[in-house]
Parts: sequence; C-alpha cells; structure tokens
Amino acid sequence: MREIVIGAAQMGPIQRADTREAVVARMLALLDQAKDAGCQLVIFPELCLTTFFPRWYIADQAEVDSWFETEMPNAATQPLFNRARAHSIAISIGYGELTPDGRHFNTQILTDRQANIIGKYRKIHLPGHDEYDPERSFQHLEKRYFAPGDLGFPVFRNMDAWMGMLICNDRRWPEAYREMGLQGVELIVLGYNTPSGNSQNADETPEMRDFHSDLSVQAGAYQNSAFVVAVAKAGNEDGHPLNGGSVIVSPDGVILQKAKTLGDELLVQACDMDATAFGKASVFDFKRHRRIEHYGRIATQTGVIYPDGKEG
Ligand code: CDT
Repeated sequence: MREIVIGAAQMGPIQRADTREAVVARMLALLDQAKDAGCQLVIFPELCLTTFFPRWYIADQAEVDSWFETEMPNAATQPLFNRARAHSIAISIGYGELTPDGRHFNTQILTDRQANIIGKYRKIHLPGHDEYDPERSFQHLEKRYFAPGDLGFPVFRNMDAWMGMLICNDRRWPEAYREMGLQGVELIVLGYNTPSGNSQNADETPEMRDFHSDLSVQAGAYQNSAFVVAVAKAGNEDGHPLNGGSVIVSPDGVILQKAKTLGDELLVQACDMDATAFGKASVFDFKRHRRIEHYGRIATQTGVIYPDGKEG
C-alpha cells in the first residue's frame, strides 16, 4: 500500500485588482485546512496567483510582464512554501513564468514535502488566439502571452510514486496523458481556468463544458491507469464566469470527489498508488498491447489529411 492523502484546493475567483499577497493568504487557509484533514499533497489551480489575465488584451509589454513571476519562490509566495514545509505537505501550483532570458510560459511546479521544487511543467497545448479577435464574445489570448512549453511531459519520483503534471487545455489531449503513461505515471495533477461559456458558440452551456472536462479527465485516468486530480479556479472574475467542478479521479476513471461550489473548496481523498498496478498489468499493459507500427501519424502529422490527399 502506497497511500497519499491528496487535497485538491479549488480556488474561487481572483479579481484583477487582487494582490498576490491576498491570494496567498487564501492559499494558506486552504493549506491549514488540508493539514487538519491529513493531506500530504495539495494541488492548486493553473495561474493560481492572479486573475486569468489572458482574457484581457494588453498592449503594453511591461504590463503583461507584471502578471508573471521572475522567480519561485518569491517574496509573495515564500509564506506558502514556509507553511507547506511546516505542515510537511507537498504542493503543486500554477503561475506565469518569465525566465531570465525573457521567455514566457504557463507553468506548474511540484514540490516534495520539504517544499523543495522537484518538478516543473510548461503548458504545451495553448488554446485561443494571438491577436485581438472582435468576433469573440471574450478574448482568450494564451497564444499571445505564452510560448508553448519546451520541457515535454516529464514524470517525477515524489513520495514513493511517479507523478506528472498537465495544465488546463492539455487535459483534452490524449497524447499528453499517454506521453506520461509511457513513463509509468501513477498520479497526474492539473489545474485549469475554464470559461463557463464558449466565446465562439453562445449555445454551449456550463453543464456541457463541465461534461467535457470530466469526460477528458476520466478517459485520461482510465486509459493510463493513473489517478488524475483536476483543480479549477472557479467563479466570477470581473464579470467573466469560470467553471468549477474540480475532481479526483481513480485509475478506473471513476470520480471519487467532485467540488460542489464555485469558491475556495478543498477536496480530500486517500489514494493508494498501488491501485494503479492492475490496469497497467492488464488491459493497459502497453508493452503487450500497443501497436506502434500503426501510430505513425500521431507524431508526424498535426492537422487532418483525408485519404484523397485533401487537407482538412
Ligand atoms: N486555460 C485554458 O486552457 N482554458 C481552456 C479554454 C479553452 S477555450 C479557448 C480549456 O481548455 O479549458
């Protein structure tokens, strides 16, 4: 038995005017709650220190840069690392990363229980667009503000388990899970900011968005026989609603816990990493069953090419 008590720390809205210090105070309260609940690992959402700024078109690069962190930990987040160490809780947090050589990434990190950063992931599947789009009901400018991640899909040894990270839109791509599945991943943690509506389709309901989130996460967990913990930033940010629906999913693809609110809310679940073994040795024993001689297109072609040669 390799049990890890996991906390999924869903966060309610962060307004554009909120300071990082105010946000970290909320995260400390969630960490204290997690300590009382016996958690050993707590996952916070994508871009959890700020509002979801890619919804705003910002022309001034200095203003863009103000939404990013140039080091981690830094003055604002040091209290979080200190509290995590004091509680002996490993954490995973998402933030905008500005590197010393001026590159911008949508990043998630993972610590051990002593608050040492032992893993980093930079979001690979960036949704949205890179120029102001007047046709959309709201903007989603991730392709403008971030470069695609350059670290692949690494898996890290932490707390006697193999752990990996995804970020938001990545959860909709089976290739992302499989890259980690092929490294034996047992726990995938991810944060998200999912607008409650589709900026290009007014008919798409929040319930449908929630369904698609669960569908993707449950499939990723089942098809790789891994736990998946998906954590939202939720609620109304300056008039822009985000879905909640954070989940902890078993290696069978079953939802074990699901958030009920759109606010700061902690889900707690004891997860035995040994429960990933059966699926990995049977229906998803990759070595016995995968047929890579037929998977060539997946790594060589992005868009659709029909059998008659026309491109989709
Ligand atoms: N943050 C993020 O990746 N959100 C996307 C919205 C997709 S619509 C442009 C998501 O997949 O939830």
